[in-house]
Amino acid sequence: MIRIAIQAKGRLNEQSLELLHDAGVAVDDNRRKFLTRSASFPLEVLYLRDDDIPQAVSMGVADLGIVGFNEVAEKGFDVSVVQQLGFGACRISLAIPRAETYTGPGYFAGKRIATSYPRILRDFFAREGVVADIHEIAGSVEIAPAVGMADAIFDIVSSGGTLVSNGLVEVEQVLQSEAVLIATPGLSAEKQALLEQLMFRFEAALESRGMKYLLMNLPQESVERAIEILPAMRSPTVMPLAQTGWCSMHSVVREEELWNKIEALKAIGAEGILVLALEKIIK
Ligand code: PRT
Ligand code: ZN
Repeated sequence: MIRIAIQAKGRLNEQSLELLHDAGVAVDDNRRKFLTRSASFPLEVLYLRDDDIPQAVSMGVADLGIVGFNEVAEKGFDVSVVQQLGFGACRISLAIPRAETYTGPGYFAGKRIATSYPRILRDFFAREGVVADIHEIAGSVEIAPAVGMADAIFDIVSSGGTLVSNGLVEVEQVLQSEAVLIATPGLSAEKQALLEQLMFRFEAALESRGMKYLLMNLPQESVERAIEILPAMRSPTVMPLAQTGWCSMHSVVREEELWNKIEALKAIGAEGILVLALEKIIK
């Protein structure tokens, strides 16, 4: 049995449950319980606030956790980051009022900066040799300059929309973050084996996201050019058709490239193109 802590509610909750689901770990999402047991894998899910996940994992209250790398870096607890999970992408940046002129990190010397991430900011300023006044505040950091509580902010940015609507501009991206799988250092052999099994399944589930399976009929003479258009995992599957001079080709394509690839394939004679959803890629 292994226990994983995930965010109880918030931005990472749904995608954490979806990843577990895609990895064949059925979890009943009953928010009133704080601990649930999977029916299909020897795993328990502990629902916590994201801020508490690094500590819970470092103490071994949970063996594993899914949390933003920003929280791991800020809290500084002893946990191992074992896998990047490809969702919850954001960055933690310094932002200043739009009317100001930015001159580099020295701009912040002697300024008041509001943030919920004092540790990461302190490390950044130490590296840059800047002495500034860091004000730790819990919520709504982005309004601090407008209400006169700070000269600048250090906060999570994703689309940048929040900064724009508060008259701020991003001037330094200090930390890139995404959701990560963390583990208690020194898991028992039994738990380590379960962790490896989970990581293998997560990887297969993540690999297949945004991918499509493509089948088509192709004149034999176009195979070389089609292979250039479709660099597949090892190489595309090519099978002869009953009609001489023609073959059937299968491959895997990123969804965002799909239409460009289809147009290129049609131009070299591809016909009867089928696009299928891809369930899993097992390497
Ligand atoms: O209740 P709990 O403590 O568990 O949740 P929380 O409110 O502390 O965290 P939550 O759910 O807001 O975020 C969880 C994690 O999602 C964060 O720790 C990040 O790793 C990740 N993440 C990804 C984000 C964002 N994108 C994000 N855009 N977390 C917060 N934001 C906020 C940001 O603080 C700012 O107010 O969204 C605003 C900026 O967004 P843009 O798109 O306008 O730039
Ligand atoms: Zn939080």
